[in-house]
Amino acid sequence: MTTTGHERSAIRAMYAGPGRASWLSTIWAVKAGKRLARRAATAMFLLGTGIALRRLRLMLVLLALAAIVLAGCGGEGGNGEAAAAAAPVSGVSEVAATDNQFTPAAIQVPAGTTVTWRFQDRFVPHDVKGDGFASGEPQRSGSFAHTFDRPGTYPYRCTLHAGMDGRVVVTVS
Ligand SMILES: [Cu+2]
Repeated sequence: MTTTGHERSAIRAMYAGPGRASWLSTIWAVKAGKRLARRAATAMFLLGTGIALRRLRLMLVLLALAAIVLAGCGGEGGNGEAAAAAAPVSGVSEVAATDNQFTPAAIQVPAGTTVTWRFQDRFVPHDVKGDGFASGEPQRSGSFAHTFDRPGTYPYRCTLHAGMDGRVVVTVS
């Protein structure tokens, strides 16, 4: 049986006396300590990320629940419908999509007006879809504009949220 270089140096270290052995074990302890500290830091970081993600997920769940509750409160002839059925606000050409509703839900503008919807529900995307106009992909921010050239009543809605609807009444200019 032959001994490898490693084994030989290990044996030498064993017989080198207490001085050398404790010096080696000190180095080993420092190295192990550093390794442990590094591993602990990584674990803390991962734990932190996990908590942040869990918190974000919880927030999304709460928002979704709030949306469901709001939609539930709406029910028949509730929130959304009532808002959309309300007398249209005139002198306004901007509509905000916030808190899962369009504000104002109903506006009245003269023909030729460009109406701009602003998406302001940072966590919840919305869109605008009516007969002849659509914003496309749901958005969390940014805006969508459409020019209404012909008089008439244009109902629209957000395709993602039941009861999130509005109306543009276009009068003869
Ligand atoms: Cu929506």
